[in-house]
Amino acid sequence: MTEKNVSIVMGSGSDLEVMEGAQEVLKEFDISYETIISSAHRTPDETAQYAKGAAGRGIKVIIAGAGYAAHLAGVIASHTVLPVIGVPLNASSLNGLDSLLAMVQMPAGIPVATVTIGKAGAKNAALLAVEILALSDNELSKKLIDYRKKMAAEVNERNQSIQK
Ligand code: RP5
Repeated sequence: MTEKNVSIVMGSGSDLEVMEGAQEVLKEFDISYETIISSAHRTPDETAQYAKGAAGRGIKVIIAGAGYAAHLAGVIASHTVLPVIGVPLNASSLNGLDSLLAMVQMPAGIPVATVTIGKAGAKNAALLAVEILALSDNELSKKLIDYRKKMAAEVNERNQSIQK
């Protein structure tokens, strides 16, 4: 199997639709990734085993998306020293506030870089992963700069169009 640089883990198949946003960004930047469904609560042994083996298989950054009492990112982070980016998902009647607090309030010593709730978070998690990889990859860094320029051009274009 070819080595993958980024891992996208999610707690349930019901998270896939939102986490596809992360896949799309990684594809745009030509980053190799794998996607795994593994739950901190329902499959705790598999999750721990996966996190422990990730670095040895060449993974550089792990993105973990989960809803409800979202312990997935924290549990993964406790089993690896790879950077872990948590995406809090809006899956319950608390609209993601539950998962946001569960992810962001990690005790000192085991960090999880927590991003926005939901779709924007999935996208930002992937961009943050690309930024981490770009620290040792100038080409990737240039692509990130172009991405920002393109975004700015789109905003300016939209602005101009509403001035007419
Ligand atoms: C979390 O519980 C998962 O990440 C998902 O967001 C949520 C609900 O899972 P399902 O009951 O839809 O499988 O662990």
